Amino acid sequence: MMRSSHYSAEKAELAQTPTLEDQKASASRNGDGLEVLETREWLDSLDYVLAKGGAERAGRLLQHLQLHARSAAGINLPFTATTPYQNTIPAPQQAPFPGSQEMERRIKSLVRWNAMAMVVRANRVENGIGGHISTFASAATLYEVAFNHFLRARTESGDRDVVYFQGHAAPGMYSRAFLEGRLPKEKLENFRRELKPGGGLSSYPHPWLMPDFWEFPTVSMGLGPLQSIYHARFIKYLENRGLKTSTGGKVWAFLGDGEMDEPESLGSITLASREKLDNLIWVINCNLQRLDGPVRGNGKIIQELEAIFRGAGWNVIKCIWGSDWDSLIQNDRDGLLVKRLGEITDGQYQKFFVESGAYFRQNLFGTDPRLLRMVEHLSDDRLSRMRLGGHDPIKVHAAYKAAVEHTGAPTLVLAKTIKGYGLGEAGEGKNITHQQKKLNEDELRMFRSRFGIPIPDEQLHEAPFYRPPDDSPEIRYMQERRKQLGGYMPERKVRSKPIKPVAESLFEEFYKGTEGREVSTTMAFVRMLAKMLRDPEIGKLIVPIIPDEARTFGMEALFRQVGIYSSVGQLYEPVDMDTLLYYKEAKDGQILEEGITEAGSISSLIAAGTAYSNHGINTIPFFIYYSMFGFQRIGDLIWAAADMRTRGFLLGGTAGRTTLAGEGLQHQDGHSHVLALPVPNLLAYDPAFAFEIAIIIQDGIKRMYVDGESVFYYLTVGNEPLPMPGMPEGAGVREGILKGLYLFKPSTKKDSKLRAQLFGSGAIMFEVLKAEEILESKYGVASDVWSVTSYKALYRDGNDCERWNMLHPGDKAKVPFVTEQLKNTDGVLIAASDYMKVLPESIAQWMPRPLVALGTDGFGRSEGRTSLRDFFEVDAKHIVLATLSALAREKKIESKVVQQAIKDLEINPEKANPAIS
Ligand SMILES: Cc1ncc(C[n+]2csc(CCOP(=O)(O)OP(=O)(O)O)c2C)c(N)n1
Ligand SMILES: [Mg+2]
Repeated sequence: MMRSSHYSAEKAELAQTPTLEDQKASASRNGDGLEVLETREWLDSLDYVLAKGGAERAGRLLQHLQLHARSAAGINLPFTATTPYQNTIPAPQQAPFPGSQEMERRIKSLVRWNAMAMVVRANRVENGIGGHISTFASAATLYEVAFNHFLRARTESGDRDVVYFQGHAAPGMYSRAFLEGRLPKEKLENFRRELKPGGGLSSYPHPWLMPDFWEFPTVSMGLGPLQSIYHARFIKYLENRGLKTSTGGKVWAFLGDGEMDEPESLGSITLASREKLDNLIWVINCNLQRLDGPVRGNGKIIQELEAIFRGAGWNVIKCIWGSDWDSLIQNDRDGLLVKRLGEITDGQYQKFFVESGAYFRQNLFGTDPRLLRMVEHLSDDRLSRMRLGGHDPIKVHAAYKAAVEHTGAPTLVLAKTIKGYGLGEAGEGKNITHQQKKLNEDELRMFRSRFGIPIPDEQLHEAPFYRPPDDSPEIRYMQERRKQLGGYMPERKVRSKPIKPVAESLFEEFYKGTEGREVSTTMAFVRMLAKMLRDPEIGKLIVPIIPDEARTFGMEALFRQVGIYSSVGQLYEPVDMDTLLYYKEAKDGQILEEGITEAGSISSLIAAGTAYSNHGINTIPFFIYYSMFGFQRIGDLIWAAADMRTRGFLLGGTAGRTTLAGEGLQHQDGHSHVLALPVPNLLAYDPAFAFEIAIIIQDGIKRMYVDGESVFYYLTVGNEPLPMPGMPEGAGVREGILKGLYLFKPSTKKDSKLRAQLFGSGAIMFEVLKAEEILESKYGVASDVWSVTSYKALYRDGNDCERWNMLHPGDKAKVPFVTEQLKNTDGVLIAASDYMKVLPESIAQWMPRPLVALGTDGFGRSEGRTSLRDFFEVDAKHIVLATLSALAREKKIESKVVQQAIKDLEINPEKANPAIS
């Protein structure tokens, strides 16, 4: 009867139960070998069914058997999410390798050599400059097979594959680009020395630093996997909404096994299966090691990941053993070998990889004489060179081919490799390998000889780069392959054309004010968004993104207006169908309602905000969220967005430590604007009025989508209903709003002796306006009221001028914007905002006189706005007090006026300091 390896998986499972001991015991019970015989008979029968009726019939039969066992005898098979420790694709089923294996091996060796040389040379020039050799060394086959056969820079339909390269495998990508003739040797010489004349190469993928090369900054682990899922989903969104016509492109992500420990890596994998993202392929390089040591020394990372991803509904392809193992596994009639392979821990495997063939034989196969017999025809040397799946192009190719052809679910390829492959004594498989940056001459010689690089001994000590001539077979082959696949990768370019400026009329209604009607800045923004969505030019490009907070922000009207995106439409009758604003899901829905995931939502913002380059589509994302759960929760993703030249708007809703009432310590944000300071290309605004928001958004769209600037925006909006004033007349207002400061309300009391300049932002602006009235009516102080829309912009501008002046001592000094604005003012300077005091203080040095800053340093409280503002000392009465106190310090009034004011204003001078209470 025909035997095949198809069933070694099942055999291995059978072999897992019972154990050897069980078998021995049952053999003595039932007579020698009876059970073995029985098992054989069943397997033979199954093979017969398989041969006659095919895999499907055999599968149905097994299901029947299982059901019968359950109903007849209550036998419940234990749940298992894993398959045996062997390749998912059996050798007889794997697709044939289409290229020249020999040529590709030679190319791969060249890529390996130059990648290694780049790091070794860099560290010779500058000790400690770093870089990674062992990661790419373990992943070279995974990349080369992909580059030669799968990664399409352009598909027939005009689409493209999008690739997230593992960040610290970057030397391999640079090395390949060098061989392709895309990067000159000088650049490689300056790996990790970007400031050298002519520039260098960034340590890791950074689109900000290498905007023509890298697309995705992946080295902060966990962000790449997460973003790749949302990117793949966003591509489907674009297609379902008819914004993207070319189709068929894949999103590939090359990841590390250690990287899977990051919660961001695994946190969204069910979205990928739920959304049936068959355009997504993850390749996890399971070299069993991370930086310090084994990923799962006492377990098995491949099995663990298989269980997680299969459980989540992914198509999982394990690529564990190379072709050298094929005949062993095929001849493993009773699944003994696969069972044994499944018992060994990853830590032990690592030991096998660095040990001799004799050790391997004794410890892996030596547990059972039958196993030893299986390998008796193989020498120790041969055993020690048995390749793993991730180093075998045939196996890797078969896995990728199955991955790209799979439909209905995302695919995960789990490839087993050896970290530092090829480094030999210099670190192959050793715990130190991740940190290996230098090779001595012997180690270089070994590496050179192992991979057949034509570098003579006498030059070896230099670890020179090596590139064969353009017309060499290797270079011609690799160029031809890339040509077939549509061009080079990675490559970043802006694929979209600028949009036309948005009509001013869209925003004009917001310049007028609400004539006493109270609206929050959030409401004003939402109304603006609704108008933008209706605009014939930009409407379809707007992508509203919300992490389950639409009702908080009063956005539910948009559900009905533009629909919530769902790849399957709406398969149920919504409970609120009979209401006007029902929860409408649609295949072409425009809103990305992400559920409770700020990390996922920002990933959508990044996907939408980089579509101008990735897909040539100018989508304009607006991601509105609880401002507290932005910068401090997902700051690293915002940093990545900045690196990627993402365009779009972040809206910190329910902003302001005292403006968000009731919610308390973990919700009330008084520092996101401080956390926004470090992001270099982010413009941050804390607007007080609807017209300010209108001006900022209008200008933002122009700068990003008309002028093509690599900036993005952060605006805080609050939920306190307030009467929105009209925009003041005057030429400088619009400019001031954008630059960070303008005079909102000059005092009418021109000849008052007591004067103040009051600076307000966000909702606290209204406290400042109240204070201005009290100061004038009760204390005879005339105040000009300024709106500070952006301390960050003023801080940046002040430093810019300062720096320029330092560097240009002979030239006319530049004057910071804030200095220029305040030069003809007089009186004390008082600033108040719902953010930390450090924000106004950051620009104090460019103000004409000392500044007193009021702010909300400290933990929030569950309270109403009035009490909160009293507690944090940012309400009108504290602004009055601060002004009087500053006037007393200037000897403009007597201190007893201040003492009396404290009483009159009912301020408790002994109250606890909110900054730390
Ligand atoms: C968020 C984050 N934490 C830490 C690091 C530092 N780091 C760089 S590589 C590495 C180990 C990576 O192991 P693995 O994912 O298994 O990749 P391998 O090099 O083995 O392919 C660590 C901890 C990082 N880059 N990002
Ligand atoms: Mg690893």
